[in-house]
Amino acid sequence: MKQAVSQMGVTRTTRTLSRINQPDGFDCMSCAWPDPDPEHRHSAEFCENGAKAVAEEATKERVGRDFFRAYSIADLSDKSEYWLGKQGRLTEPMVKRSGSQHYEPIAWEDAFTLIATHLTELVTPDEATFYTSGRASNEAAFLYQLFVRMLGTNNLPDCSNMCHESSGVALIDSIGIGKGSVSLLDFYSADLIVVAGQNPGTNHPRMLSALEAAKRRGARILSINPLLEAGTSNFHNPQNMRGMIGKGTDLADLHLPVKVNGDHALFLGIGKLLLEWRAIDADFTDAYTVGLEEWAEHVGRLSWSTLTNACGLSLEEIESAARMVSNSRATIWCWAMGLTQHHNSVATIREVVNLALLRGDLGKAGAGLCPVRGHSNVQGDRTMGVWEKAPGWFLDSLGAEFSFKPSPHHGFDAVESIEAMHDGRVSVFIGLGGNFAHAAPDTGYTTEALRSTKLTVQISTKLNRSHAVCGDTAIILPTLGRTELDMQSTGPQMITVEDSMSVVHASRGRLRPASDSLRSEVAIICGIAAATLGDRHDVDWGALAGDYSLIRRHIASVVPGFEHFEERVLRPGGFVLPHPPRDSRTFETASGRAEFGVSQLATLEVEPGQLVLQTLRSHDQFNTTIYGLNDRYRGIHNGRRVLFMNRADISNLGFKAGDVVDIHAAWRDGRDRCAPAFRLVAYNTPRGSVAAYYPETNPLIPIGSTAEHSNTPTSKSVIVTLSLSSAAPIRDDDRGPALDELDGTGTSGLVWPPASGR
Ligand SMILES: Nc1nc2c(c(=O)[nH]1)N[C@H]1C(S)=C(S)[C@@H](COP(=O)(O)OP(=O)(O)OC[C@H]3O[C@@H](n4cnc5c(=O)[nH]c(N)nc54)[C@H](O)[C@@H]3O)O[C@H]1N2
Ligand SMILES: Nc1nc2c(c(=O)[nH]1)N[C@H]1C(S)=C(S)[C@@H](COP(=O)(O)OP(=O)(O)OC[C@H]3O[C@@H](n4cnc5c(=O)[nH]c(N)nc54)[C@H](O)[C@@H]3O)O[C@H]1N2
Ligand SMILES: [Mo]
Repeated sequence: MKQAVSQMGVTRTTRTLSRINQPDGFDCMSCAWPDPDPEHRHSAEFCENGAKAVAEEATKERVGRDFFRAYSIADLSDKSEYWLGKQGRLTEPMVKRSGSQHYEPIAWEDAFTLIATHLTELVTPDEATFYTSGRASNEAAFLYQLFVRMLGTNNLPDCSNMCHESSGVALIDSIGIGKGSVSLLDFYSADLIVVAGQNPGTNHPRMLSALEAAKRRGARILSINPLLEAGTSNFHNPQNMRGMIGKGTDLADLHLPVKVNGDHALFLGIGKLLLEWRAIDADFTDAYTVGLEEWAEHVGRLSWSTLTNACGLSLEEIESAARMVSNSRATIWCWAMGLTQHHNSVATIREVVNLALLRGDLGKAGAGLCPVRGHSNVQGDRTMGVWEKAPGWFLDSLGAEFSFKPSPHHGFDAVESIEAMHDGRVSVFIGLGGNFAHAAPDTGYTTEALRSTKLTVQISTKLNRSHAVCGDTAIILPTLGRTELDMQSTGPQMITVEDSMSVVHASRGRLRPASDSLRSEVAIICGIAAATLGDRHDVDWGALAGDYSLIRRHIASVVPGFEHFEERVLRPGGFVLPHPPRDSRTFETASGRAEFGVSQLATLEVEPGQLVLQTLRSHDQFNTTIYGLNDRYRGIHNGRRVLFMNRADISNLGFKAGDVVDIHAAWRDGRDRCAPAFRLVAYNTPRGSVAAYYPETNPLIPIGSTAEHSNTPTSKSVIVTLSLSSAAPIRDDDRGPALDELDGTGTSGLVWPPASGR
């Protein structure tokens, strides 16, 4: 409430918060966790971080033409992401012309013409790339990829490429569909819930309510994470009296402090024990799977010393976890970025699937695979065809609906787009939402890549780094957010989204838009498409922008599962998309069965003096949007440039807690990658594994360091060294950071920068 009222005022706060995630309200943009059935919804069906996300969008602050007159591109580049975000909502289209250092206003139609001119002058449409962040609605995403494919390219990178791509690849290869198989109801009948590489207390807080309910019913919870995250321990549910005044619930029955990137070995170890104990659902494996023997042979050959060294856990710890799995009749396997952003992520997730197959945890109540998605519509955007590697059947179906022939060649993903901009193969970047410059890896390299383009276009609600790191010509197109009324020629429009559990539902904003000059994402895409494609195709872009139900009619004929879309999405709570493994134990894989996968164990090679850095989110941010400078669950206040490190590692390397260090990446291409001025915080993390916040650490993630098969940047396993810093303190805001030290036992009250002589 404190954050919301300070940004929106009292009236706007009550009107807005009461509509979050209600059947006639708007979908919270803070994460993709599903909503309960309409009858079981709370009147406050949102969390602290949802309220912050809403306040960030519905803020009363504004960025107008005077602001851009006052601040040059260079001035904006010097500001922190926190400062940029606090300036408020963008209000009118702006252009930075070639040679100029300032943005100036431009009329909407002129902006569309300028974009069209750049796009039509390209030698081939493959010289442009079209990014999507996972907040875009189904309607906007569908039209965006339609426009891009009509233009003639499949260059559709999206935030998934940096997020759950490894999950998608692993799931498609093993069970034939790249989506999770559980519904919210399964949480209420599971025996065991595994939470691996995820911090739900901060990133999916409403998941804790499901975990708490499961726990009260007798389910057990296994947490696998280098850090013991708040939320899984000592959870106080803020939505009931028991939680407000009572004793907190220790959600996790067992916490395994795995080494960063040690999960593959851990899951192999659990598998090895389950095989030894014959704790196998043989009816399931016989009827529905292939490859069990090969996998069992592979697992049998692995030695315990290899496995325990690789995961940093004892055999006893692995046994306790395996015992929980073998005692469970139905297990839900949840994971997020802690598993997806490593070199061997696809192998690790295949190993999770192997365990689920071994136990028959698919297509049965209370069990299943649950990759917990990030952005609120990231899954829907993929379903709508935002995919650089869209399958042939999708392209054929789209081509048939709109009478054209989409290019069959795969386009560029996020990392490939950066490389192609860097070496001049791509000269136009268009971003539908997001903050590509700062979300992408290797900030130095990505900055060079974006700055070498002829044109960058950002369709955004708020100012961010990507407006300052721009092409020779740069355009900002300000758009409506989820909370706002979307009025078009035929009346107010709703949009639709798909949550992490394949439920599609409607979202309607009610607030008066931040400025009268804003346009909806759909209207902006239609404007660009009409100006660029002219009458090359028989699509009435103006009509689609005026009535979104026409878009949904096209979606219904192109995308399977969306039959009678309009009618079904209007039911309170929406409808669930088909999922063959969940619905009927049908597996659309090469073999027609669910496939066990054998992956060699590949451990990181870390030399003495080197550490493995994972980059993660604080409690006060949404990706690159920084709400505030605190991470109260981890005891950090007034600053973000901290490095969490094991106390023994700190002294072994000759440092002391509170020292300010520069972090250097060790990567084979020899490029100098450094993130300066981080303060060491002694913290309960395994030896050799350190952690710091994203995006401040993105300069350290080498562009060439990506996961096998999914090409996801390895944001959770960066090999680094440290040196004492001589850099001037870097300020997160105008006050300058000061923070408390936390070592798992309490705060010592150190301030940063330290007073001289300390
Ligand atoms: N409030 C808020 N909500 C959000 C977001 C946000 O920024 N703020 N972002 C949204 C998005 S896009 C996403 S993708 C999700 C992200 O949700 P999470 O995946 O929970 O996000 P991270 O902060 O990256 O946390 C990763 C977790 O994995 C652990 N971890 C790191 N390395 C390893 C490892 O090698 N093994 C294991 N087992 N664990 C590891 C970390 O300690 C941390 O607890 O949240 C979404 N929701
Ligand atoms: N080092 C490191 N890097 C990472 C990660 C990590 O864990 N570590 N995580 C990765 C992950 S999981 C993800 S998903 C990506 C996130 O990458 P992105 O999705 O690109 O980044 P966001 O910070 O979510 O984007 C925020 C911006 O979106 C715009 N925006 C907000 N709402 C709307 C809207 O309704 N419409 C439009 N058009 N624009 C809007 C605002 O201008 C805001 O500044 O980052 C990835 N990068
Ligand atoms: Mo994400």
